[in-house]
Amino acid sequence: MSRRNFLKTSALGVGGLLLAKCTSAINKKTINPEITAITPITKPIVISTWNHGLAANKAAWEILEKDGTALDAVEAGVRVTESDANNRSVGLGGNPDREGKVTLDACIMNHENECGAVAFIQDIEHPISVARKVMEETPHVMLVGKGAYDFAISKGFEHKDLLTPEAKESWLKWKESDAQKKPEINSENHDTIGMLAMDAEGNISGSCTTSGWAYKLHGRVGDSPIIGAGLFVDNEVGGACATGMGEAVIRIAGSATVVELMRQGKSPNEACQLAVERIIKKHKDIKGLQVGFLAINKNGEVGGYSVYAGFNYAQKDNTTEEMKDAPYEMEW
Ligand code: SD4
Repeated sequence: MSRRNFLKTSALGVGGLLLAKCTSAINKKTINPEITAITPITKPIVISTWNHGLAANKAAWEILEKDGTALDAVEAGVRVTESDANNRSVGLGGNPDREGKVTLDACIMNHENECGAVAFIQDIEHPISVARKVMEETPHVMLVGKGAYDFAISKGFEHKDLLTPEAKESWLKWKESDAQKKPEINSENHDTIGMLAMDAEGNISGSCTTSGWAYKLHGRVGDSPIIGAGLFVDNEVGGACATGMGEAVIRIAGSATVVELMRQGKSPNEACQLAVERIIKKHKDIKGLQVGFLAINKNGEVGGYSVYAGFNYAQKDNTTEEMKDAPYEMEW
């Protein structure tokens, strides 16, 4: 477990330090230039996890560039991923549980601390939009399973079988294989999308949506629909989201922890790193346990960090549209 990996990352170094000096909009009190990647960012901005984030950010950007709200942007953005049948960990085409059922988790949170979530919902293509309806049209934060499905249908969502022939075939192969005894979230199984956006007003919202851990036990719910675990936003401070092994994220209230660390003055990179280090410290066996955090603060600074190499995120703002590799603690 070496800090060298962190220091080696391309996001750091002289360029970052120079940018830090040139960036007047950044609150320098909160930044340790030795370990912080700094990009001067103008509002609006959207970031999201993994390669599919590029397409999702594009949809979010269409809203942000017209001075739309961060909330509308983070919903529209991840809906793209939910409808992508080639993505095996979100919405349509998501890997099923061990019984062959596609069960989805999602949550959304706005700049007024309002939030909504659905967990273990089936046969609904856009759980993120159901989560938003829970937030806006009920006194509750979370609905699960059949109750969430019935609520969605009552709000006009359509029933849709989300198990694609490809996902079904992989599941049938898995059932025959040794992997059945030891399910993992590894480099082939990591496509949850978490998205954070700051709009032209400077307000932050976030969304998170997934089909979760492939071939999980029927009924299992991960971190992604849990406010404070898979996602957390405090508009006075910033927002964070998580990807990877949800059980580990829940154990440390991951995204809330990242936001609280930023509240204490840590940069997004530092906050994500400290949360990852806490996960490592709290788990006796970290082997194969991948978690990545992504965060944004009120200055528009962005950062991420993961246990293992390979976590990346997409960023879109007025001057940037790119994938960035997050720093990490160790190689696989
Ligand atoms: C879960 N955190 O259900 C999700 C899975 C994930 O990237 O993020 N994969 O535990």
